Amino acid sequence: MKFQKEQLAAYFVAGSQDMVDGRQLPEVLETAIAGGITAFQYREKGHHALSGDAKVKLGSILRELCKQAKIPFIVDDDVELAKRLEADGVHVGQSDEAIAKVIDEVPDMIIGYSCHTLAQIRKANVLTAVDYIGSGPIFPTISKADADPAVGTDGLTKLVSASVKPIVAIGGINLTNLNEIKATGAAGAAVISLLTRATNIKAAATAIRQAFSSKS
Ligand code: TZP
Ligand code: MG
Repeated sequence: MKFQKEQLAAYFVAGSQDMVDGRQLPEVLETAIAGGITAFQYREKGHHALSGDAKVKLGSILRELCKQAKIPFIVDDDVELAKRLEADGVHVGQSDEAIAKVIDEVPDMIIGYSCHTLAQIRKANVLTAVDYIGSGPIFPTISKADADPAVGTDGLTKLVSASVKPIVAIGGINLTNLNEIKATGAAGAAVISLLTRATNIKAAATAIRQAFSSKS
């Protein structure tokens, strides 16, 4: 799938570890798709994350849902799984598998790279195979135990200005701060708990999509 920055508008990130109240990720993803999410990242990480066959099995179900919906299916920090599931893309952070190796292994996939400092943005600017940047946490987050300090919307504005690539913001984004994120020039919002813990998942997905639609 060809990367387009509009795919970053309403970017859902989740793994089995993010499920609450007995929810199941395939159903949550289906509902978020119905609400209009524009991309999905499969991120199995942390204490309760799946591995091995269980990760492949769940990943293949999610991959299929994204294929049917024609939205990019992006795998977090696992190039082998991305290849096996014929994912549309891979996302890696600064401490994950070296970005050079990812570019080398899957040059034709969508490649996302996490950057939260200006120095990291400047280095990413010259990596032509990198399609987009993920920056955050913007606000404090409950979904990542080892998250860096929050950069705030002022920090995000500086990162957006320095980047030649579109940036999707992540971390602590909720329905009340979506417009602040939009005002920084970010191409979209990446969220975990806003969707996984939403009372109305579909409505929350639609709200993110609307906040970043090009008309607004
Ligand atoms: N990277 C930076 S913050 C974060 C990740 C994966 C977690 C975002 O989760 P939430 O619930 O949307 O704050
Ligand atoms: Mg690429």
